[in-house]
Order: sequence, then C-alpha cells, then structure tokens
Amino acid sequence: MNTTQSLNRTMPSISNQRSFASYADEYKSKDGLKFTFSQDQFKMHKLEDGGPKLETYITKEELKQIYLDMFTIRRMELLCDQYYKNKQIWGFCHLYDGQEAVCVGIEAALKKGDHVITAYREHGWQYTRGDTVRRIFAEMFGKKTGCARGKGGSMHLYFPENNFYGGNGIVGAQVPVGTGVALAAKQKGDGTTVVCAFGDGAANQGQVYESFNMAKLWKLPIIYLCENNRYGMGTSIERAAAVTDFYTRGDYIPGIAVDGMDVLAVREATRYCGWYTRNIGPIVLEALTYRYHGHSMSDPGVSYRTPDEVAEIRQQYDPLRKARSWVVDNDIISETDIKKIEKDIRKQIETDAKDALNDGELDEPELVLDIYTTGPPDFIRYSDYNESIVNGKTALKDMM
Ligand SMILES: Cc1ncc(C[n+]2csc(CCOP(=O)(O)OP(=O)(O)O)c2C)c(N)n1
Ligand SMILES: [Mg+2]
Repeated sequence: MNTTQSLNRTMPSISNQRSFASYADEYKSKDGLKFTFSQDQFKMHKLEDGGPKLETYITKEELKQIYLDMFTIRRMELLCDQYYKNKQIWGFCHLYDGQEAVCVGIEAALKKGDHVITAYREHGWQYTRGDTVRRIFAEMFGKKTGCARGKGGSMHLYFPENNFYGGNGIVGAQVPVGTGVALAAKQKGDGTTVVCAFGDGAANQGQVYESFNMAKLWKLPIIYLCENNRYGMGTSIERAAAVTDFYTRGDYIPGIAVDGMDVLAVREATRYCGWYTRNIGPIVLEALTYRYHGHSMSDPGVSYRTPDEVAEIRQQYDPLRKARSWVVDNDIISETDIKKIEKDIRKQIETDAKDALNDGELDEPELVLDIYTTGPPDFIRYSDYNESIVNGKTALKDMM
C-alpha cells in the first residue's frame, strides 16, 4: 500500500460536497399559525448571520401532535415514579419530566435518518425516536419485550430502528461515540446529522473537548446538545462550572442557547442547527431547561434546591402548560375535548404499562448472552471460583 492509500484509509474524508442551501431555504414559512420569539429566548456565540429566526410557522396538526407527545412523556414519567415506588421498577431510574420540550422540539426539526445519542435520562427520547410506551415500560420492568430484552432497564434504552444509540450510563461517554456517528455520516455523505446530548454535569469533561476538536477539524455534522437542567446530581451549575454559558464552551465552535421550556423555540433553533451542521460543521446547542424530579429516584431533590424554586419554575415556565394554551387558545382543540384526550392518553399509558408488566422474562440461559458476542462467553466467573463455567457448560472444578 502506498502512502496516499494508507492516508486515505486512516483519515476521514472531508471533501464531501453538499449543496450549500441557506438556512432561509431550510426555513420555509408555510400555511399555519405564526409564532414569534423574543430575542432573549436565543443567545448566540460566534454566529455572524444572527442564528435562528425570531418567528416560526406551524400547522394546527403539527402543534397538536407536539403537545400530545409532550403530554404522553409527562404521564409516562409520572407513572414510572409510581411503579418505582411500588418496587416494580428497580435500579437506577432518571425521570425527564420538566424537560419534555427539548426532545419533542428537537425531533420536530430532525429529518428522517438523523441520529440521536444521549445519557441515561432518556425515556422521552426513546419515545420520540419511535418506540412505544408499552415497550419502554417492558424494558424498565425487565421484560423480554423491552428494547434490550429487559437487560438494560431504565438507563439503557435504545432504538436502532431509528438511529437512537441510547441510553448511556457513564457521564459524558456518549459524546465521543456520537462524534464517531457523525464521522460515519460524513464519510457516507448521506446528509444526516447527529444530535449528541449531554448534561451540564458532563460539560466540564475532557472527552467532550477532545470530541469538539475532532468535530471542528473534520467539519462533522453534529449538534452538541447540552441539556442544562441546572444540576448535576445535587451540584448546581454555579458550583461545578467556571463558565456556565455552555453554548460558548465550544470556543471555536459556534453556539446557541435556547429557551428549552418553549418547544417551538427549541424546534426553530434545531432547524437552524440542522442546516448549519449539514452544511458547515459542528455547533453547540444549549437548552435551558429544568428537571422536576430529583436526579434519580433515590434523590428526593430537596436538599440542594428549595421547593419554592421547583414550584416557581412549574408555575411560570412549565413547557406543557405553554404548549397546551397554544392548542386551546388557537381553537385547535376545545378545553372540553382536550381534557377528554388527556384522559384517554392517561388510560392508554396505564393499560400499556399493565400489559408490559405481564410480559415474560428471559429464560435463565439467555441472561449470560449478548455480553460481548451472541455466543456464550468463554468463562463465567462465579463468586465461588471453582464453580465458574468454561465454554458455557463445564464447571471449572470438574476440569481440575
Ligand atoms: C464518569 C462518571 N462519573 C460520575 C458518574 C455519576 N453520575 C451519574 S449522573 C451524574 C451527574 C450528571 O449530571 P448532568 O450531566 O447534568 O445530567 P442530568 O442528570 O442533570 O441529566 C453523575 C456525577 C457517572 N455515571 N459517570
Ligand atoms: Mg444536569
């Protein structure tokens, strides 16, 4: 192999020529309702063209769907809380209520074939990526009908059918992986982009900045989404980060901070970021949001923030309340009908969860599969070493 060939094999191609459509082309006003944003709902870092538009159009049908998706995620999370407290969901479990406008707004702007990867607070993403409520509960209950056949649980939801790569428990670890997904998209030249989400708590990790560097060098199509819910476990952003404007933390990578409690602002910011990443390179999108629950189900979430703080956010900024009022005030659904639809969704979610609870579990021999390969591992260490199993069948003690 000559030097050029070997370089071509090891270096990603960045000569992918795509047509340079402008964001104005991407953003097409269409029939529907017009919504405007205030300037303080977006902050920009190194974006000379001014970033997203301060207006957007949406059809009544789209707006209705957006609200109902957010409502579904909220109810799913609240029911999850009950099942957890009832000890029918075990292990780590991180709820997404409060943050619904982020995943729903982003999905509303993504295109078919785009990719998403996130951390462990991912129930909402699994739903917006296309999995069903029943399968999501099945995974949380440890049933074989779940996306990881019950082996992953709440933190490890995936939906490869629609390019959703989880569901990652190691804080920040998904950032280089998402960068790799973007590298693959670039090399394939398929025009897709990647949303790589991480929390404010991950935003000071070295691997995030190594990823930023590679993404910028290779002009990768990736939106680095910082879901800033103000806390990493019990630590506020002010205590953890020297600079809390996470949208500026890409330094040489442009950034946008968006009001993450406004689903339409999130959608418009993502539309801009989608255009930017497909045509220019990486961008950082910080969504200013809030989680209503504690960090996980073992955290009541009251020792590092006051109940008043949570109540104030709920009252003034709740993303569902805002979207619901748009739906009702614009006569898309009447107050009476929306109550009925909400009741039906609530019931359906309860039924889905109950059905999932009755789904079967994997048989015991299957539990040790899918660790590194689909075959049995060469060696399974038991707590009593001599009982360990070799090649899936023989106990070590019988070989001695
Ligand atoms: C490498 C690593 N360090 C520490 C932890 C423990 N841990 C789990 S979640 C978390 C906080 C992360 O906060 P943030 O990124 O803001 O996400 P959020 O939970 O707010 O969605 C920590 C420190 C971990 N899982 N992985
Ligand atoms: Mg956080």
